Amino acid sequence: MDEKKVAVIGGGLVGPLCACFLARRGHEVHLYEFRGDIRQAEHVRGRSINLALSARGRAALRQIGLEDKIVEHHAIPMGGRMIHRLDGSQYRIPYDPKNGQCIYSVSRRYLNEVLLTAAESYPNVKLHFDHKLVAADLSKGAMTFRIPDEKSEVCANADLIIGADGAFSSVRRHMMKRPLFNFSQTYIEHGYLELCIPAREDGEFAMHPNHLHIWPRGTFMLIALPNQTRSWTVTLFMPFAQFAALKTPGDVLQFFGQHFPDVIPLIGPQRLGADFFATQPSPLVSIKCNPYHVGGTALIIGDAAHAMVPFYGQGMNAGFEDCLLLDSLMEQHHSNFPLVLEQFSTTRAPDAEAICDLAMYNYIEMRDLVNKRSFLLRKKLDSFLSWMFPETWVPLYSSVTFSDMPYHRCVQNKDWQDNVIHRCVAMAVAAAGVGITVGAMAWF
Ligand code: FAD
Ligand code: EGU
Repeated sequence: MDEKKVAVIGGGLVGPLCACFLARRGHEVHLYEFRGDIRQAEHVRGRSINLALSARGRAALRQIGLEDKIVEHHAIPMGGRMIHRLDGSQYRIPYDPKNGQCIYSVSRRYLNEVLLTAAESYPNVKLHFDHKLVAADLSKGAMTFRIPDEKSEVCANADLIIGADGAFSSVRRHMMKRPLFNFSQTYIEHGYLELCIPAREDGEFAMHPNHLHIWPRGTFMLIALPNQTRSWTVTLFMPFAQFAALKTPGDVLQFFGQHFPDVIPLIGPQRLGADFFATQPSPLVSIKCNPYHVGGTALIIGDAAHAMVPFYGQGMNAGFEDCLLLDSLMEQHHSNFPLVLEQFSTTRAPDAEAICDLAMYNYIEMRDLVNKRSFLLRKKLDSFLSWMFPETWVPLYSSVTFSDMPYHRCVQNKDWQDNVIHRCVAMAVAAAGVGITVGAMAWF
């Protein structure tokens, strides 16, 4: 095999994993990350402290031998959702009543560190921290980086540039200047803010562990994922306008008292009032684009290619799955970059669009539908059918979360199910109609 020089931009979650896959193929890999080495940092500010890892992400980690290390020792299994009602009562809906499969809560920082260390362990990978990509000629493989402290610039070249530089990707920005590149982004009206439920005094979890806790409240929602330290990271999703209306710790306490009364003693009123204003709510963006490549010299993967709203817990999982697809195409086409990249774009785009749409649809569903009668009836029918026919009737979240079925096929499956449910309801209505008619005729 003739080894090529590959530059991976972004040392977040997807970049280091992709570097491992490329290094295994013998390429000379340079990974460039804008921030410093997170493994040396004391405090890291930024997005979501923990994430839900499921089948697709695990499959990718398995290939590079990291699945067991992460899942067995550094992840908390979540076997179901725990729904909190307004009156404080809770009920559990298991994810997989039949086989008991779980999803896993993992620390973003830990995952990031393990992946960086895994990438660094290959002799043919070199990590370059404090390197911010500021200019690139994607068709030539030419890059310019800025070194923040030294205020200097560094140039580099590669046969292939892989942009794994997140939702605000610089690599993608350079693709946008090219003809025939499609791009769209949508900010939703909700922002998110993270809070913390500390461990109890006796060091135990303050809520039932091994669950994803949810407080659905119409236009806003609280979600909690467990941490290794037995604390919980609680994320409030709410329209920015409503965030703006809460101006003082008193406002926040009143708001929680009204909508999430059981959470106040868990966080502590003092801490709730203080933590709420310690950070600004962050925006959520959904990004679609296409194609993902430039000739045989540049490709975007992960959030750079398909940022999504978090309402399916799939962003990272989808990015990890990108690495698996890329690796299998490299194998299939003997690292013929132009062919591999072209195939990657055509194969991945329908699936990335499907999961972006599903996540957005779920956002709308949670916001508008959760309290609608007809919707709840259909949900009930859906879970009844999956209980009756577990092999044939796989619910949507289950094919997304616990299978490796291409995302666009999960959607096709769902469309088919909706059709069946529609017919069931129509038939029930018709049968009821016949029943009423017959009854009325008998009565007259
Ligand atoms: P990132 O993790 O954003 O990494 C990009 C990296 O590139 C960063 O380190 C950045 O510093 C670097 N970079 C950026 N620009 C440059 C540049 N010019 N030069 C050099 N480096 C650069 N996903 C799940 O699967 N499950 C979940 O439960 C889940 N929950 C989420 C909850 C929230 C609130 C949010 C916002 C997201 C959630 N996600 C979840 C999605 C997940 O966070 C992302 O999909 C994932 O982080 C994408 O990884 P990435 O490597 O593509 O991008
Ligand atoms: C949102 C924010 C529950 C982590 C969708 C479920 C999420 C996560 C759900 C966040 C929900 C919503 C699913 C998983 C997961 C559920 C899922 C959402 C992890 C349909 C850290 N979602 N998330 N669906 O089924 O398939 O439990 O921030 F509240 S994991 Cl919005 Cl499975």
